[in-house]
Amino acid sequence: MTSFASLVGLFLLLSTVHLSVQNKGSTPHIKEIVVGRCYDYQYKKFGLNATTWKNCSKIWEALYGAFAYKNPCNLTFADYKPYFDEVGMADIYNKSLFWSGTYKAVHSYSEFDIRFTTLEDTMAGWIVNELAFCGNGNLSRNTTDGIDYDSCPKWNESCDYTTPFWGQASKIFAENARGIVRVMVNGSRGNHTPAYKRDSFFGKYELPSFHVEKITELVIIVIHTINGMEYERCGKSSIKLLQEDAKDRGISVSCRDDPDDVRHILCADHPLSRECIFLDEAGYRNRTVVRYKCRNPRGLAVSGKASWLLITASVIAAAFTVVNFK
Ligand code: NFD
Repeated sequence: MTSFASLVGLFLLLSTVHLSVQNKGSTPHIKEIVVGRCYDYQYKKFGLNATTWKNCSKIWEALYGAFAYKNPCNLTFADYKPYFDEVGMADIYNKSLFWSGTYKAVHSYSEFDIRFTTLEDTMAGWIVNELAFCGNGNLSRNTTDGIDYDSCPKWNESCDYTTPFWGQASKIFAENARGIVRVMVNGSRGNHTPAYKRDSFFGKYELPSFHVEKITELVIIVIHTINGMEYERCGKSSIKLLQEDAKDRGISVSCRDDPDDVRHILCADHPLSRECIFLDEAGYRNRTVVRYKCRNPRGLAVSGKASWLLITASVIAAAFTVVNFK
């Protein structure tokens, strides 16, 4: 009985812990996370020897000053401007990658700025990505830090308190895009949530903020969920609207459905699904010994290793022949 009571107690304790982690207020320890990410980003990017490190305390102060002790529903873009000024953002050439409804895929594809650069791969986005932060005008200046850890407004019910930050981040990211830009949209979102919406962050703050004269092409990448439905493709429905909106802005547009490089990344999680059998078709799974094939002048296929063996054997045979014929 005692052990049953302690089991119930443990269960209740764990439930409480779970609930406290799940709260919808600001992220606990946000200051330490922001300052830590700020140092970590710069360490990853510039290494220890860089002389251009930005001041992480100043960056935290700029972010904190924007929302602490304030009613989150009254924030404006101007409140967060000091943060974006402090962090800064460089022009991004041919690597900017925008997204709508493709968060997980797009970040596997960008690989933290190695292949492409998303907003979340820039310092301004990286520092706060997936954190919640809001203040409260009723919190005491003497006993609290002005951050509401208990609740933040729900954007679809009370007010859109994240837009002053993310709308502005999106706008600045788009203004810094140069050359070829890409957007990855989701053709499997369904009729109620189109792949492209004019009132999404991409439609409202990013597409309209491109410096058209500095953009050579917008590449639209349409992906479809593996084992999922295909509601939209290039040239159809809302993707057609996106192509038209970009053209109307004077941007040259191309569109690709499930390009191979993206598909291979998505297939890493679903190697046996129908959409990924191109791996079988290429004979990939049956390849055992012969890996790299090269063709000799007579058209015989030999592996890279085998061709070296052949050459070595021929040289030895020739030497042997010469020795024996002397
Ligand atoms: P999405 P998107 N108000 O997948 N970004 O085009 C609030 F508060 O539909 C990055 O809208 O694509 N949140 C981040 C909303 C956030 C609203 C925003 C809304 N009206 C923008 N609508 C980020 N890293 O967190 C949607 N959301 C939420 C830039 C939704 O729940 C990126 O550079 C989802 O978590 C990207 O090119 C997120 O916003 C584009 O804007 C994205 O919604 C993606 O925004």
